[in-house]
Amino acid sequence: MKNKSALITGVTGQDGAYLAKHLLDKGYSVFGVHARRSTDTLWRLRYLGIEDQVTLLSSDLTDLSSLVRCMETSQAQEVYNLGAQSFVGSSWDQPILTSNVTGTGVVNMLEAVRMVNKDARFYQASTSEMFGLIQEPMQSESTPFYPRSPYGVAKLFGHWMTVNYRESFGMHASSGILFNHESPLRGIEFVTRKVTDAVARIKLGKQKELRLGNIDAKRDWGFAGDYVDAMWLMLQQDVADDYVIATGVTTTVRDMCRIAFSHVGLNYEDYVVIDPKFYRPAEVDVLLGNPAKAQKQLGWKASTSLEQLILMMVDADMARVARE
Ligand code: NAP
Ligand code: G4F
Repeated sequence: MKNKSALITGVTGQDGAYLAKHLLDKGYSVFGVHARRSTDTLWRLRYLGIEDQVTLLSSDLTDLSSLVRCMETSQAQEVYNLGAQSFVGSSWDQPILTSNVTGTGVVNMLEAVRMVNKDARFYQASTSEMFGLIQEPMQSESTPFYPRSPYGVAKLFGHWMTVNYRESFGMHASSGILFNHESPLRGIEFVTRKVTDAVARIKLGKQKELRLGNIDAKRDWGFAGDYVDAMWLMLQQDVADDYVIATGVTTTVRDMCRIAFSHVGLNYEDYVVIDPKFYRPAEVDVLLGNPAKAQKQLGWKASTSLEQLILMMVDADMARVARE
């Protein structure tokens, strides 16, 4: 029997790389949208040893015709739309680019699917940032949204477009409302990886302090390797739907720092300096997800604790910084 074929936008990102590995391990042919850059964006695929197993197609989420060609070339039965300008902080500096890529990019991808193969199953990378100024202490699929950044607003547009294409055209389009998930492949601009990289540099004598913004913010952090399985499970269901994917535990940035520094025998209070430069114009103070529906309907549950995750990231950064 012919392998199933999947197309991933954002294949060079954290989740794209883990998802590509997950699908390759299941026997899929994996195609990835590769937005060309002047810098090396393939390091994550290399890290997982799959650079040569993913077919990269030159395209961009803002370029509908190139997405149509990706659908034609890949003959994908499953499409995972993970591409985005995903850094919340930058979205105030680049609100229009964020809207075009993270918002309109979703409808471009949905249109490409509708035009080439309406029966392909579609996954949209929605986010807990859509809850923003939270309307309920624990957020589920029925919690009202209140985004707090241009990124959150753009994602909400993409989320509702996905729901709308499902309801208007009968497409198998699902939206995963994922809470923060991290790994050694996390971009260095996000707070967990900024911290674990700094811990390694400080421990190895290459950095003196770590400058952070609001360390009282709370997040529901899980491991990206666990979360890509939830994406795949959503597309294996008979009926498309939306699911919150989270651990159900929330922790402050401060406590995350405590865990990371203490793993190498240091006290975070000796190194962390608060720098208002990293405060955001509007903050999401706390996020806490209720993953009950995913557990019941998908049989999915987070299997990595925050402590295990942070130790994994610190160890990976210690090894990397030592090699530098
Ligand atoms: P990431 O590491 O920042 O990856 C983003 C990906 O999008 C990269 O491959 C990037 O390509 C690509 N991209 C950027 N602009 C593009 C464009 N114009 N056209 C095509 N591709 C473009 O993000 P991630 O953490 O893996 O997250 C994956 C998705 O899940 C994102 O949509 C994110 O918003 C969403 N999400 C993430 C989390 C989380 O905690 N990680 C939680 C909820 C939702 P380059 O490598 O070439 O820049
Ligand atoms: O790590 P962060 O930048 O992640 P944030 O803003 O929660 O967004 C991430 O998760 C979303 C899911 O909820 C995704 F949709 C999104 O794509 C991205 O993956 O910041 C986490 C918290 C914030 O409250 C921020 O203000 O950490 C706080 N923080 C404090 N100091 C900092 C810093 N964040 C960053 N990036 N850098 C700091 O120095």
